[in-house]
Amino acid sequence: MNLRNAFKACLRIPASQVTDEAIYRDRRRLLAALAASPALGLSGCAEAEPPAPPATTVTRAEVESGFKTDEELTRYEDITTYNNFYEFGTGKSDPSKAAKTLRTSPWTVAVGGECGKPGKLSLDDLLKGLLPEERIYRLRCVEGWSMVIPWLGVPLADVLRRFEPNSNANYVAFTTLADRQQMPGIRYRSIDWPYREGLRIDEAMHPLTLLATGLYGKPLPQQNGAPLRLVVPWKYGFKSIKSIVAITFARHPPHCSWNRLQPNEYGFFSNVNPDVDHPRWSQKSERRIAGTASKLFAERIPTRLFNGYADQVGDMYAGMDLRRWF
Ligand SMILES: Nc1nc2c(c(=O)[nH]1)N[C@H]1C(S)=C(S)[C@@H](COP(=O)(O)O)O[C@H]1N2
Ligand SMILES: [Mo]
Repeated sequence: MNLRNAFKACLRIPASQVTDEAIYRDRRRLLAALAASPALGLSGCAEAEPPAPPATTVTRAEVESGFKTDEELTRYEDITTYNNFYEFGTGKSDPSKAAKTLRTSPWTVAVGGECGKPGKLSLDDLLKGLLPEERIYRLRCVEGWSMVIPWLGVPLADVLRRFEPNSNANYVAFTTLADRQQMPGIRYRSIDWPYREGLRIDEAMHPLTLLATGLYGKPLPQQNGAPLRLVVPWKYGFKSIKSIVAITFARHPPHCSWNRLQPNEYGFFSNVNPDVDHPRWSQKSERRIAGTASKLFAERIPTRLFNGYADQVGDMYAGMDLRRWF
């Protein structure tokens, strides 16, 4: 970003959203940045960036308690026919019908940015030596429905460490394949393709964050994001990006598709939170699609802070105003 754009971006933050303390801190940072490197300008706009992570203190046992749940599982049939994957259409049943054209092998993933060992790897090389683990997670879509899904996958952290992220790697960006030939939905410009998502580095390294390769003990079906998709169980479903072809370590918050489309409706964090409503609907409860419940009339249950993973992930947001950083 050049200096002019950096200043323009800074001016876009409404004063009403900035606390006195934040103004003070950000001004100080801005002045320090200008003093340190006047020729380089502002290196982006520090003011608009989410708070840096605090040190966390969650124990291994606390984290592992989030790896499974006793709740009733969603049926395989429902997980694989009621989907959001706009590259294959916007209807819930479109992806299961249209995604058969997605070729998942060979598949390569480009990993780069702020790291010591960037590379473009085949899926096999990317996951070499890592055994898929089963994780039973709740998935809460921002639209107000939820499922309980037995994923197979590897902790994202185990994969990321291999590329030796450096001290500038504050964020991790993910990109989905965007191929007109294979993905009929790409011809509609609903999203600025490719679909992109991002996490703060501590969120990406959190043991709950999974790179999924399967579900119900089987390889991932195309409509669920084969051959490799992210699963971040304490965030709204749209953060769990499908069919990943690129992973980039970044210094600044990356482009996130839904956030860019409607920043007032979809925040960068998008942590599940019953107390922060979507501007157009309540997030206090959800329609749980599980067991033999019909998809449309499933029981409504209360939505939980961080989708029920507060014990595991709450520390990462300690002191953060969750209404401002929604
Ligand atoms: N590339 C891509 N990833 C995506 C989406 C999408 O449209 N495209 N939809 C998101 C949304 S809104 C949800 S709720 C989940 C749904 O995952 P599922 O279909 O496996 O349940 O995928 C997320 N990942
Ligand atoms: Mo979603």
